[in-house]
Amino acid sequence: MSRTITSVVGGSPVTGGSTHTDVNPSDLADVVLEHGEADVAVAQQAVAAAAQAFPTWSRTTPWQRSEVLDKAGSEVLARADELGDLLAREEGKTLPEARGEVVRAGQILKYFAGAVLQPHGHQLDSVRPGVDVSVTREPIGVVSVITPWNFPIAIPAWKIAPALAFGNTVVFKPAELVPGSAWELVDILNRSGLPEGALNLVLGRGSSVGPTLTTDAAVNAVTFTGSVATGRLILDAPAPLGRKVQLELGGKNPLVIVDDADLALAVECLVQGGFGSTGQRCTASSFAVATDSIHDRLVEAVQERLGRWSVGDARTPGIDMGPVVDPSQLRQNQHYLDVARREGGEVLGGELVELDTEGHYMSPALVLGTSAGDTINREEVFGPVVSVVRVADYAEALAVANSSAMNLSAGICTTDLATAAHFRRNSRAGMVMVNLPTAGVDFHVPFGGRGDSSYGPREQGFAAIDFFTTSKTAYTLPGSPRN
Ligand code: UN1
Repeated sequence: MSRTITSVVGGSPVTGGSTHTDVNPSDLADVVLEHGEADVAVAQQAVAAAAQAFPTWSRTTPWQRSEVLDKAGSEVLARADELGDLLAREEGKTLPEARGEVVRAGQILKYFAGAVLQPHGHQLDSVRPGVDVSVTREPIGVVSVITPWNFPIAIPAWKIAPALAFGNTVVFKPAELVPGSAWELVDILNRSGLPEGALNLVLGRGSSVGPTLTTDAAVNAVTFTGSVATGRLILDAPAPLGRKVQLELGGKNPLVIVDDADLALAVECLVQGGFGSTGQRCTASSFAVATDSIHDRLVEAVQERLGRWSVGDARTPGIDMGPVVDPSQLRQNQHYLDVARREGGEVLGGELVELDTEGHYMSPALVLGTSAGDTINREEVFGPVVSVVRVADYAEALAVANSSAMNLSAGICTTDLATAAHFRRNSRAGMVMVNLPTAGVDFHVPFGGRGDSSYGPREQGFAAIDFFTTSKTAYTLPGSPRN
């Protein structure tokens, strides 16, 4: 019998209702968990519990909130092996990737434990005599946190930690495919000293519980990471006018490789950035833009590198890449390869792979010979698929890179300082990487893109306060002006 986990509302498990079976994408015979599925009523109770907890939690001191986050961060770090194993088992990224993600979640909790103790306000003189002005940051209220399956613990941590740190209460809906890591994070935070209802977990389908979490009058803010289509629905939904929305959506991230690049480094940037985490990252380096005289050498070296790239059970030590998360994502990947072929591209690899256990395996795919305007270079695949486009020179490469509609992260591989500086200044992406993959970001600095990729204030690091607080300007005349 596998374990059953449930939604958590007001600090208590929600029992009853239907259950859903979660299987391991590396081995479909392995049931990871059963989870109780929340319906609209549970979502409403979760919002009500968060609203009820808000007066208490928002009046705690920064030190009390810091202690909760710090304690939770310590537990996440201490249990990195165990939580990493669960994450790899339910999502399918490799053990080192999964463990690394858990460590990142622990660091994020610790970061916000420190951040909440930093000074955030201003006290200044008014332009009117005798009047004081203060600008303070206050929590917004109830925040709905809706997260995707590809980072089952880090993305929840980087939304929930700042939400709680700055005094908000939370209703958290993780992706259906990865309830286990989400449940553990909530359990750890609740045991670290949160009052009942400050953090509620809703394990349910977006199509059923989503509208309550995004439009209920008691919800003051919604932070969402996921597809552009769902982001659009959230933004356009009829909801109270004051509701804040933060969206982190797709990415089509160009990695420019120019003639003078260090070839070995460029290959690693492309292979790690494109195929790491099975390419299931909105920051994936899925779109290589190579100048004419390096293109063929690059393709040859990437092919050689992929010849040594192993696909296997996410928890087998030493493998390079785990399975695709589920059948529908696997179909989407294969669909994009078909479209690329129809549009005249050549596809190397990308075959379905059969191993000892039944899982959603495919080999990494390299798409050659397409042009920048083709579908494969415009739309997000979200799988182990990298397209390499040939351009004449750096100027064309920059123009192609900047034509991406989902400008999240853009990279360049070059040994020339002037080219690197030019790209950094002229890229229209939210994040720019020089001699690094487009994926893989720090937790203490802002994260986000431009164009269709992001909406609202940036996430993470010192930027997080912008979304998770609202500013108050107070004018005080302490008494009659004396002199
Ligand atoms: C990373 O590249 O380190 O969903 C993080 C995603 C992003 C996170 C990427 N929001 O893939």
